Amino acid sequence: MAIEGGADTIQFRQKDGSTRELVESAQAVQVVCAEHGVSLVVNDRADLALAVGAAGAHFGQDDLPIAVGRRILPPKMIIGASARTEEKILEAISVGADYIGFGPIYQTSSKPDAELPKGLEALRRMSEIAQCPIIAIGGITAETAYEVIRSGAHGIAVISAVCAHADPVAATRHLWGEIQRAENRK
Ligand code: TZP
Ligand code: MG
Repeated sequence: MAIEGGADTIQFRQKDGSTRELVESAQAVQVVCAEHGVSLVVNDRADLALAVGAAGAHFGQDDLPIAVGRRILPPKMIIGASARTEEKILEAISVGADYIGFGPIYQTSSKPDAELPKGLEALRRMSEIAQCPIIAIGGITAETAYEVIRSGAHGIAVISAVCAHADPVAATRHLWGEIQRAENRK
């Protein structure tokens, strides 16, 4: 439904289950993404990303180091890094991260161990120092997507704004509309 609403990248994000189960569900998601020409990025796991031929892999500060991911993954694979400080952002970029996931921007209930909200000012600062796209995440809704993009984010990543919405297709369309409205004023 997110793809139907216009999402151009899907992250496979599943924390529980055996490796066998994860490969099977990631594969099923990859099939849907491939059918629609949408990129799949696998969270946390380089092996899963490789196994299903994903476009990218995303690593947090406790996951595979970005430098190791860069070494063992195919050169064309997109590698994303979660980084929350200027130092960590610059470090991730220096070892080969293609984009930075930055957040939470606002309060979120989708990630139990999320830090306190970073806010738009921090997003603006990080967007200025990073020489790669910043994808903002955390509590972003159609009401705030505009200001998030205007604060320098290249894109947004959401869970609840789409997945907990009664109409995920319309919710994604609404988010896209807000992103485009903000882009048009950049
Ligand atoms: N990382 C930082 S906040 C977050 C992740 C994975 C959760 C985002 O979910 P939501 O529902 O869009 O706030
Ligand atoms: Mg992780």
